[in-house]
Amino acid sequence: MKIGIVCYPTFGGSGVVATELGVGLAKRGHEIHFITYKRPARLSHFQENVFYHEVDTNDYPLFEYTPYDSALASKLVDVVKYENLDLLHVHYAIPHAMVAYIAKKVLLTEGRYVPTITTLHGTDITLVGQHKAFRPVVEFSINKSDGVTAVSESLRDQTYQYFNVEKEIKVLYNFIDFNRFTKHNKDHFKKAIAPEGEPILTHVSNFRKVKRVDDVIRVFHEVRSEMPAKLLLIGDGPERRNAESLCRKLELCQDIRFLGKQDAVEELLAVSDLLLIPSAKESFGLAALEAMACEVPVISTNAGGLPEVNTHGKTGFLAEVGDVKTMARHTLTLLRDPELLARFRKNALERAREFDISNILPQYEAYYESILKAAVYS
Ligand code: GMT
Repeated sequence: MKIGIVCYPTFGGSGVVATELGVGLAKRGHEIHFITYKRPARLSHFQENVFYHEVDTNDYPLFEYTPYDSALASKLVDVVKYENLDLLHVHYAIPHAMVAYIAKKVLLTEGRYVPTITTLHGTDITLVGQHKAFRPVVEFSINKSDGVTAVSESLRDQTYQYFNVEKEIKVLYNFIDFNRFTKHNKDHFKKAIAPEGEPILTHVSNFRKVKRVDDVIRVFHEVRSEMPAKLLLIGDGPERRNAESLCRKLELCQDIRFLGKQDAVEELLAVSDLLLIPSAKESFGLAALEAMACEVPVISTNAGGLPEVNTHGKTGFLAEVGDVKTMARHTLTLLRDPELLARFRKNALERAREFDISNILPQYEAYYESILKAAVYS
């Protein structure tokens, strides 16, 4: 198949999933065309069957805001026509579902039909999509997609709950590539980070409010008052400054490292004992899956799709959003019992294997086939 993929080309989960999906499909012989404003972060080197089309925006002085949606729609029309694409798969509903619909309508005026698939990733439904500035268009454009997928059952159910969606939503989980995410021996890193053999707790996110990074630090504070430990904070975003202030206030700076955005997250997961995800909302929790693939159990909230990934009492523990005390207690339970931690590490890996890319990619292919077969020329 010839597939156009639209996504945010950043480190965000939806962009990562879209890029790895495209690269995985290309390895299976499909021709993949990424159409974005910047080369996707995880598309770093030449790949057979992968093409990249940059959206050119014309920054005319009249525009206070660049009309990216129109530029993207025009680019989609162009790429579908000239690369002869079979379908468009857009990731994150805002604004991509609406833009794909416009491109489809423009192409129809020329007698060319292209089916569109929208993958819902999380905040496009649970947070941003709820805002009245976007809501009517999100609802309309989901209903106008030929196919709709969600990355967890929880996200599918929330979409039905919050929006008037008539379409059937197919759940296709996030996935993991074990060629990359696997436990490497990085003992030299471990020695540098925790010279006395202290346990290492890790948090990976985009440091937005919804990730509750303050709770990570408060959990660490509780743990640190009971035993020596180190905390790695990976990623960057709007809440970083507050997080730094809290570290200073709680006098934890000597045990916490802010590492910023990292390309080789797997190398840091390789030296981690536990991952902390206290998110207020999380449609799936790709960071949890990446950790579990590297044999790192997860202490998380029970928000959204997290319970579909992290099994309470097996691959980690779940707690209510904001329940710092319980998350700290669970962390200490595992850190104080090396045998239990080893068992949880094994369970985490086993669970992660169920989301192996080689299991999920064929599900996408089958879904594409079904949409192509059922597509209605309108
Ligand atoms: O976590 C974010 O805010 C980024 C966001 C995105 O769309 O880029 O991530 C969402 O999509 C990921 C991939 O499907 C999911 O694993 C994350 O759970 C989800 N984040 C939220 O729902 C907050």
